[in-house]
Amino acid sequence: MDQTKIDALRAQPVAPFDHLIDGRHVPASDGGRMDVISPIDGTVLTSVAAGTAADMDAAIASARAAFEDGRWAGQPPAARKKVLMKWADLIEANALELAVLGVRDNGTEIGMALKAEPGSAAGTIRYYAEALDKLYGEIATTPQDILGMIHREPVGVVGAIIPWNFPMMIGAWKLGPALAMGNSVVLKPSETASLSLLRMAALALEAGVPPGVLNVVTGAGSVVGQTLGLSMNVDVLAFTGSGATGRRLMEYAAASNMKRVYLELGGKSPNIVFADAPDLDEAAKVAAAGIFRNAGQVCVAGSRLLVEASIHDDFVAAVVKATEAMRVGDPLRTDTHIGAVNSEGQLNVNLGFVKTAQAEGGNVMTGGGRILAETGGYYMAPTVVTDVTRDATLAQREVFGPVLGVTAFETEADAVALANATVYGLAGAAWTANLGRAHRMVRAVRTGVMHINTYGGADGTVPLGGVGQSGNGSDKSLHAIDKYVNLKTAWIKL
Ligand code: TXE
Repeated sequence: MDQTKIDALRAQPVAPFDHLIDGRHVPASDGGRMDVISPIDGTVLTSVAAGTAADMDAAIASARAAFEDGRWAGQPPAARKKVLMKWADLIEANALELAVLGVRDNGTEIGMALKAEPGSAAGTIRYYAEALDKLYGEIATTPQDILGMIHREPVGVVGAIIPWNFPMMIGAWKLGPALAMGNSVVLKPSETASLSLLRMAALALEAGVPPGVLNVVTGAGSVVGQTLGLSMNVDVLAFTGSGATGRRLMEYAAASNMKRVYLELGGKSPNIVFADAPDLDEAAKVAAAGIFRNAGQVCVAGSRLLVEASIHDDFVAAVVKATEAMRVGDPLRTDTHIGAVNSEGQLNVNLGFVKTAQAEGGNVMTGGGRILAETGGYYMAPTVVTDVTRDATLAQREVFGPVLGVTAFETEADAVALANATVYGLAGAAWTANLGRAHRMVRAVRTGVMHINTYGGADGTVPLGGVGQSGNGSDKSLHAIDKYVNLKTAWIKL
């Protein structure tokens, strides 16, 4: 990473952005605009269109028309593949510009942003582009006088609602498989992280995705998001965000056309450290990174550290040491480990969780407060709280900030019971050199992803999805394709 290039990009003013509807950049129908506040210093970076219900309806109508006339779904798979491969190339060619723009908007440290945003988005788009002409239909095992065929058909119009922590990466998790299978998409980015997705979508058009096939509408979730959710013309909703909004999307689906709803809703993921872990120093460093990178704003963050009682004090000391070695600050400096919290509102939510944890008997071992307030930005010291009880708020509710809760356990059975004692089930980890125990933990902890002797870092070849109130359906891997297709049976009498 070249600091000089990053500094040059950050010095550039950011022109106001409009929606992308039917291949054109258009303002809100009532001219409304929303300021974009940079969490780096709390200043106004630029503005985006404050979308109206009419804007969203126009985008959905465009997506529907594009789907019905077959301008994308009707192209040979090899042609769609070529366009998507070109899009991935363009994202890569513009990676630094996209990453810096995204960081100015959402505050993620640039090292992580570059890899996880344009890097991962390009990889995801390419993965599905490469797959799309290798997915064959099936012939069923029917009697001799019947030909039973199973086709995969695109569902039609996909509504994708995206959060602010990794907009390009999570956006690509929905866009890659949805577009590869021939669907049209209307994408609704977060109010506090729209810019990089708007740029990335413009590159899709440049690569040859036809107008109307990919539309982006910015604005309030309660206005444009709700219109998308309630539309009779949208076939699938693919969402990453909070449980509260996920619940609403299911209600919207029930109240409208019973569209399919896929939810990825974060979690309270347990990182379980046994005394027989192969390398406790490594485990401590990874535990700190596994919660604090991107200021804890990671759906799979290991936010509950469960430590075997016999090593608890020493291990907590090692985690605190690793935490205090992480540099918090300007996310556009290449030596920063933890950037800004995305918004002032989220910073206050995080601080509130720390206060509650203390009131419930937790001990703050490091961090606990806002720092670097003089910059005007939203920075929080990474925080480790011990003595968190099983039912404490910090053990039960997702913070989505740099706050780690620590709980001691005595036996493997206690560890499993604690790990499973939330409504969530997204990710988790166990650290142990005992092979049998490692496999037992994979089976016993109810999550979509279980790491052994590592945390995070799973790539696009494996699915990511939650159980329980962490959601349903998976992003990533070939399995994600199922969300964006209908199976069609042809039963032919010969
Ligand atoms: O989420 P929302 P917010 C969790 C995390 C965080 C909390 C709140 O705990 O503290 O959610 O964050 C759109 N109809 N996660 O407020 O509201 C909204 O515009 C349709 C976990 O940002 O769920 C945005 O585009 N859409 C997480 C998207 O939903 C609506 C990632 C997500 O916003 C809507 C983010 C509505 N009525 C937050 N209301 C994860 N799983 O990784 C909002 N939206």
